[in-house]
Amino acid sequence: MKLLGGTISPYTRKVRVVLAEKKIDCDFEIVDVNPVDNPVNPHNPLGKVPTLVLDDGTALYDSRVIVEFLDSVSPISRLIPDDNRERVAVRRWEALADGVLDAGLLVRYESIRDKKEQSQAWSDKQLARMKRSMAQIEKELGERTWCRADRYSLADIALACCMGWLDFRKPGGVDWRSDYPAVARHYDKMMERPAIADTVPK
Ligand SMILES: N[C@@H](CCC(=O)N[C@@H](CS)C(=O)NCC(=O)O)C(=O)O
Repeated sequence: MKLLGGTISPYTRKVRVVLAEKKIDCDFEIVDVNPVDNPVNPHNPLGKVPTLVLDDGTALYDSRVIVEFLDSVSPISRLIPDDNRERVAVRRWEALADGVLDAGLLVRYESIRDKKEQSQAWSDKQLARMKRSMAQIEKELGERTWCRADRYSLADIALACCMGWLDFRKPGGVDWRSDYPAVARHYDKMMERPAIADTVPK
């Protein structure tokens, strides 16, 4: 199995953390997805990372599909609960964290366009989306150690990957550590796990 990804890509990080937590061996190839013709295209027409290429050549994408596949191939450290309501709750956390990232990436992509082509209104809309979502995350996390059901899960991994990327890129100058103390506490706790500490974007 080979994972095509990037060391800064937060969605790739989510997959790398799941691989590590579940002790699944997988080659990791760092690819540049910036060119129109990039090395991911032959495997994934979307040309995005992460893309997981299985031994029989089947390619899986996107990160949510990949982590579901990985969680089901090994019983070690189950990260997505079997119970329907719990599974949906964990995947909702993941959707929220990934959604913050989606908006953050749009802000970043906008900021590196030619100045004349940038739209402040567009960036502001994405930043407002991020802030609303972060406030919701902070409220739902509250005093809890883990996002869902007092148990470490994919929800915690998705949240940590999101925050790690925001820390690294700071789209729109967002400073979540001071604005969202519960999220900051959660991230510090997550950094105690080697799978998280070893994959910090740099
Ligand atoms: N929803 C996708 C998002 C993947 C994604 O946007 N990856 C970025 C890197 S962080 C990418 O490949 N961007 C290339 C591009 O948009 O051209 C997932 O969860 O895998």
